[in-house]
Amino acid sequence: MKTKEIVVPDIGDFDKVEIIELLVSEGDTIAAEDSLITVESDKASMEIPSSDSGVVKEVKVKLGDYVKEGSVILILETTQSAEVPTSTTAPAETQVESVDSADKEPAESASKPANQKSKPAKPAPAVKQSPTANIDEVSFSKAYASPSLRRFARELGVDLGKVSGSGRKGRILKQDIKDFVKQSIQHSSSAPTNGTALGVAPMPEIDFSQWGEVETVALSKINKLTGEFLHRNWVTIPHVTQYDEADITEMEAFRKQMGNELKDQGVKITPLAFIMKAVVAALKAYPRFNSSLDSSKQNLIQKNYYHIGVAVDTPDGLVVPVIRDADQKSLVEISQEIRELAVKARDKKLKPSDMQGGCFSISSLGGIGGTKFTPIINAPEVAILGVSRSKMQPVWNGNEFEPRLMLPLSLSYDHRVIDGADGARFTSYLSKMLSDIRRLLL
Ligand code: CAO
Repeated sequence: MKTKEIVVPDIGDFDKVEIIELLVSEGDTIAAEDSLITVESDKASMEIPSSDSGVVKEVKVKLGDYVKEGSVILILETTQSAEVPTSTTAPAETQVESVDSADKEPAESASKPANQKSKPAKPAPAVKQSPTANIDEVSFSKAYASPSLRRFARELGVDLGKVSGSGRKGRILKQDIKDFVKQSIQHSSSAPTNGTALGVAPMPEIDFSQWGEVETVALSKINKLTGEFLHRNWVTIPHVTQYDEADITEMEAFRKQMGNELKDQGVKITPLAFIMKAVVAALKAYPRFNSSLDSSKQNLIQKNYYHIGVAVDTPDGLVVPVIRDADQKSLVEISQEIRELAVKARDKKLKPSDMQGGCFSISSLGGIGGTKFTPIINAPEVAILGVSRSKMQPVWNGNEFEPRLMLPLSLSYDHRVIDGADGARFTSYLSKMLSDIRRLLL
C-alpha cells in the first residue's frame, strides 16, 4: 500500500486562506472527491477535495492554519491514485462559493472563476428534495455556507436564506440548520396559521453602486426595534384610516391668550395638550377605542384609565413616551409633561416604563407640515391619531365663506375591533370637542 501527500490544489487568485473546517480525521476512509477541509478568504469559502481515495494516515493541518497551493493537508494510504482522471481532481473553482455569489452545483460551476457573480442557481437536479422543501433559490444562493452544508440543507428542504448564521462573519454552521429545523417543527405544531408567513417574494439584493456613489449607514438600535414593531403591526392589523378636520380657530385664540398670560411663569401650552384632552373625552364617549384585544383574540380588555402615548421624533428614531392619567391633568400639566418627556427622549433618558402602558397614541406632525398621513397603530392599542399642520381655510357658514383655522386629523384604527361608522363618529366627536373647547369642561 502506497502513501501519498494530498496537497492544496490550484485555488485561483487566493494567496493564503484560513482553514475553518476540518472534515476528516486520522483513520477515516475517504473516496476521491471527498471534501477534506474548508478554507475561507475575505470573500469566499471553499472545500478542498481529495484527489485520491484511501485511508487517512496523518492530518498535517489544524483549524486556523493558513494554507496555499501546494500545502500538505494529509498523508493518505492510497487505494487508488493515478486512475482518478485529473480533470475531476477538483480544481478550486469547482468548489468555490463566493460569499455574494449564487449557489452553484459542481457541474454548473466548474468553469466559473472564484469571484464571478453568478446567476441564481437552478434547483439541484441530483439532490432529492424533501417533500416540504420550499427553497427560494435566490436567497438560498446568497446564504453564507459551505457546499457540504448547502447539500445538507437541500436534503432537509431548508431554505438557507432563512437561517441565521452563528459562525464567523455570519457563516451558517451545521448546528444553525439543525436549530432552524427544530424551530420550524415547534412553530408549525404550535402556531400553524398565525399569519406571519406571508409567502411574498423576498426583496432581491441590489448593488446600488452600479448607478453611482453610495455609502452604507447602519440603522440605530431604535430604528431597528421600531422597524420590526411597525412592520409587525402593519402586516398583522387590518388598518383603516379615517380623515377629518377640526375648526380650531377659537382654540388657537384661547391658547395664544393663555400663552401671553402664562409667559412670565415660563409656561407654554402646546396645541397637543388640547388635542390630548379632546382625545380623552372621545375615549370616554367611545370606550372601544380604549381597549386591547386579548391574546386569544376572543375578548376585549377594556381600560378604565387614560394613558396617552405621544410620538416623539429624536435623532436616533421614533419613541413613544406615555402621559399617565391624562384625564386627571390640566392643560398646563400636560404641556409641561410633553415637553419634559420630549427632552428626555432626545437625551436618551427615557426608561422602558416611561413608554409602557399606553391606551392610545397621538402622532403630531403639525409643527412640521403635511396635510394628512396614515399613522401605524401602536399595538396592543387599537387606534392612533395623526395630527397634521393647521391651515387657514375658507369655510362656508351658510351665508358666506369665512376664514377658519382647520386642523387635519388622521385616525387609524384596528378594523377587527372598530367598525367604520365608529371610526367616523370618533373623529366627528373629536372635531366637535376641538371646535368648541368649552365642551371639554363638561
Ligand atoms: N398645526 C400648526 N402648527 C402647529 C401644530 C399644528 N397641528 N402643532 C404644533 N404647531 C406649532 C406650535 O404652535 C408651535 O409653534 P409656536 O412655537 O409658534 O407656538 C410649533 O409648532 C411647535 O410646537 P410644540 O413645541 O408645541 O411642539 P408639538 O406639540 O408640535 O410637538 C412633539 C411636540 C414632541 C410631538 C414633537 O416635537 C415631535 O417630536 N413631533 C414628531 C412626531 C413624529 O415624528 N411623528 C411621526 C410618527 S409616525 O412615523
